[in-house]
Amino acid sequence: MWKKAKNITKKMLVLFLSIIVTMAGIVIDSKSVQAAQGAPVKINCGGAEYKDSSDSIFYADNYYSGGTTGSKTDAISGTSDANLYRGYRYGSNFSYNIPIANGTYVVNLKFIETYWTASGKRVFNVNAEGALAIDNLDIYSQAGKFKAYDRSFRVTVSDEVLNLNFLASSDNAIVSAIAIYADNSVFAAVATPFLLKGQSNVTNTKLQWSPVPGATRYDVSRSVNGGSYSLLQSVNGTSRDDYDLTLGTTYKYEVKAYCGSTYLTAAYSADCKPYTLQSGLNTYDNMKDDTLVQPNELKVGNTYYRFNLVNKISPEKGFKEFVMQTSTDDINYGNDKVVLSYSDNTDLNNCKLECITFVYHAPTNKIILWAHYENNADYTLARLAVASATPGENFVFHKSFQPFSNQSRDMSLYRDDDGSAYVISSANNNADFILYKLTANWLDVASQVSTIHQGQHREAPSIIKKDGYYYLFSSQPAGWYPSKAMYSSTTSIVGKWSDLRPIGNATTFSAQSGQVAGLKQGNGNNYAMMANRWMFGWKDAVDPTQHQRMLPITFSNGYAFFDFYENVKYSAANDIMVPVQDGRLISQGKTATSSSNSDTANKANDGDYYSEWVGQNTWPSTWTVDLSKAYSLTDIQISWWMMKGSEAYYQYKVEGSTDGINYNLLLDKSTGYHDYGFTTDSLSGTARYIRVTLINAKLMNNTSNWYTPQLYEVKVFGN
Ligand SMILES: [Ca+2]
Ligand SMILES: [Ca+2]
Ligand SMILES: [Ca+2]
Repeated sequence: MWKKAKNITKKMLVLFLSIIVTMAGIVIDSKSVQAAQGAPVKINCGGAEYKDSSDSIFYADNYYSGGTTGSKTDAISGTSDANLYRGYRYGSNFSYNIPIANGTYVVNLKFIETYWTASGKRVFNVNAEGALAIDNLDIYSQAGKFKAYDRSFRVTVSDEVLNLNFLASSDNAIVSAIAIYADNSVFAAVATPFLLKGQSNVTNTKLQWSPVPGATRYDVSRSVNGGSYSLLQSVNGTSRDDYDLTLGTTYKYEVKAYCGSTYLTAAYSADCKPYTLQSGLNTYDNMKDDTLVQPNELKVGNTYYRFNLVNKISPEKGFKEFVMQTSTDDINYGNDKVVLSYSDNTDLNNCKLECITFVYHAPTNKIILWAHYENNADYTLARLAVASATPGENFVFHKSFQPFSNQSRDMSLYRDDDGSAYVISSANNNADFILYKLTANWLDVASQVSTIHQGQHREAPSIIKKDGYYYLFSSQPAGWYPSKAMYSSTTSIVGKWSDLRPIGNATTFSAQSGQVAGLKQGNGNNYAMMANRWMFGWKDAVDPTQHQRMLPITFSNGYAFFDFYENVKYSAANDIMVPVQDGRLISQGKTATSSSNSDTANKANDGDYYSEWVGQNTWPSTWTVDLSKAYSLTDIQISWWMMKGSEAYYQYKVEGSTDGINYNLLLDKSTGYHDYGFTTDSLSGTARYIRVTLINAKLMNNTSNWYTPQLYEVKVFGN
């Protein structure tokens, strides 16, 4: 789908300007040291080089001794990288001897059963560094035939070669892929303090952690005031709330990942200290259209500047002019003046400008405009545009151009803390991002730094820096519909970026990844994703008024996390940001059942936005959770399965019961429009059992519903 037009509001302009900071680094490019530097070493056994769905490279089969390659063309379930599993190496006794820096690693092995349809037919051991790592593996008994099955273990290498030996006791050993992660790079955990609605003390934390490849459970432990860790809970998902903490106490969390009973690795949160909320904070309401209140960063001397885009009036199309307004208090703006007009330059006569960014360049005392430039009819030009002005005066339009002859569409500007600036934009028909360094005066591109996430078709890039890491957030090419946000990170802006990692749920909580706002703009600690809701472009949208959702981000060692809260209390001036949750999460890990495939129903309340219950293809279908006792209900959030390109919203109803037999209707969304990908609804009343009935999925491009009833996650809140 071709790129959509985006109207730049004043609010968005402010966000584009809320950019941060830097450092320079080194580039490592040897496979054997990559793992020690944090980049995993991955091998596609029995196959050629393969780029997976996270933009991560598996090298062509290498470092093996013995065995034979094979491949299948059958459908492989349980993975989005079926081709990685389809090709494999097998034999009664073969090995991989992989050069790697000394250190401790988490090794993830990927398997499929390619032939047998019964247990006990193929049984083998895997030894690592001469020690038993996987004992009597029987893939069929674990996963059946043609289903992706991963196992992970931990190993220490001290002779610069990782030796893996595959030894069969029945038929042949087999392996489809090997991924080796340095122990200190595979995992991160964060604890985000949050407020329970109606309380005045911030005495709760939301723990979130990145999934460890092959992990099947996580032990969450807590330390109080520096004491030893004690276990809170073993969980299957990737999050857990901790409530009712004590003011004046310091908490720290440990999350240990296991594959079955095998310990893999651990991650630790930063210290958390509950605190009393100060009064007078702003509230950003994620349930309606709202505006993030931040000081205008475009301040020169005692004057604040802002620039309002005016487009031509229909039937004419495209850019007309920018109107400058000034203020001395950042509240009252006036002195309207046209500072750039379509008639100023032939390039401006029939164009449109998007991703419009104004920045102040102090060394030359210029306000500089960068934008994505197109003609006023389509998206075929794919250029950048640049103009500049002495503050208060008219702009000079410098040029529209393709940087180093590359297409340049969705763009954003990133200012580093060494005075340099970069533009990142979509190139090659939106398949790649290209990062450009600007000249010292920021009026042109100086060099093409790197191509990022090549072939991954990301859009809406936004770069920020936090605690020594650069983070690049991006969206799927979305059309107008909600889509999956992902991010990557690096310690060097000119170096290689990490794999793409998911964040939030699979639909950015019914929005599109947008610009990341530094709350205090340049010298603060708090950041939030300002995710865009293009509801006016959604089929059947009846309330196209909410423009952005504010999703507070917590960072740790190159990893980033956000979640959805109904509102966020904040102060940009004081760099305070605290999310507010309406009630306690009372459904996670509780017994769940469903009208079909009940054995996987617990995937929809495991605290993981990517694991899912998949029912049989019958509508309606029900999913039910037993909360174990009656609660006073406040809210229900549902992360719905959605297919890109065939997006659907669901018709559903929610019922409650105290006995599991007689149900009362709590929420009726069986008719009318509802959100795509994620819904959040208030509940009232008391219930022990909550039943969600999936009535129908309404596809945006197809009148018939081919969806299978399935749910990523249901969160019931109450007290
Ligand atoms: Ca060795
Ligand atoms: Ca393979
Ligand atoms: Ca789940």
